[in-house]
Amino acid sequence: MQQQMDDLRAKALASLDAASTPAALEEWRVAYLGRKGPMSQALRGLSALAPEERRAAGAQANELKTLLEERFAAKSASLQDAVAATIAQREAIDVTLPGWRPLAGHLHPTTRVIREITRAFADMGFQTVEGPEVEWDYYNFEALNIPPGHPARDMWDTLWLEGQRPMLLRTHTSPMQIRHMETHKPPVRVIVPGKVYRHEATDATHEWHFHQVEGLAIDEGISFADLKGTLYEFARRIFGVERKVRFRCDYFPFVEPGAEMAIDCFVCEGKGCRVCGHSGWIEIMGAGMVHPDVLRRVNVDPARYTGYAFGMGVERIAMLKYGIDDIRLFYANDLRFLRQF
Ligand code: FA5
Repeated sequence: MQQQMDDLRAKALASLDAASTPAALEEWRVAYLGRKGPMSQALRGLSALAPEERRAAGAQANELKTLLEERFAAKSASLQDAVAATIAQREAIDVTLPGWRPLAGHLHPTTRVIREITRAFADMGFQTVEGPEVEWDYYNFEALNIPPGHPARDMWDTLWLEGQRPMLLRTHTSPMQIRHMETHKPPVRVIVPGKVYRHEATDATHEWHFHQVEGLAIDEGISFADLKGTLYEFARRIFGVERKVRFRCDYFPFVEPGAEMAIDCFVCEGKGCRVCGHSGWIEIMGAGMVHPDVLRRVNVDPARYTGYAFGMGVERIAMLKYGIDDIRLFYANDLRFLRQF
């Protein structure tokens, strides 16, 4: 029995030494300490021995079993340590490496300029309101003195929507003059930023969709001088005092008299180039005194109230402010362009 235990001990310890993975170790445990293993068999065989022999052999077998269990536990712990060390090495984090810079969003140049414009007018007492981009013919044209068949409709190449009543994508923010006056009595002082659409070919200063900011002021005793004063102040705040401003007569059916405001070209300093169409000036808005018929249509008495309106192109203003020489860059989604703002 003694010899048998010694052999088993030598064999088991040698094979435990050789087990170098958790799987091999588990195999060893099943082979030597499992229910069908030699240890269990030896212990079961004790019953066949004579009582005095059984005591000694039992002590030896239990001693060996305890030894094997201890060695197994020690090997298992050291293998686990080794596995943990390998994982730690493989997944080690170098805390001295520079981190990832988080991607911070920022505002589109159009949004920045709209905010700057609304802030400038807010300081002059204007409230900001917004209106729908899908509009009825009535608000976009008819209520603004442009009935069906009126030649002035050609001033705005329109994107029409199919439907029983004529609907369109608004060609300008002027419909909000009517919508606002329908629900607000004078005194009125509002500006309306928003997107507009036109069915037109694009070039360096023309997009088929762009933004406008409409302005409307109605009160007793408002004159053209108030309009000019307000727009000069606006130009001074947005472009600085050194920029030149020009007003010229223009025609819009919903104002009388009508005007166009232009700023001297930032590219050629007024000499004439591709961007300004060789005129030296870039038109930024249409304006004028609100037509009496428009006031009457929204039940405002033109004998008592007068007012002015203007509508400016936001991208044109952004071009002048930031020196951008092609309006098509705004919506081309080129990050090299957008990241500059
Ligand atoms: C109008 O849209 C009138 N509603 C403006 C107005 C309002 C006049 C109130 C009187 C009273 P116009 O079509 O000229 O006018 O456009 C106004 C401005 O929008 C232009 O001065 C220009 O700055 C800008 N704009 C016009 N067409 C385009 C375009 N295709 N791309 C970019 N900007 C444009």
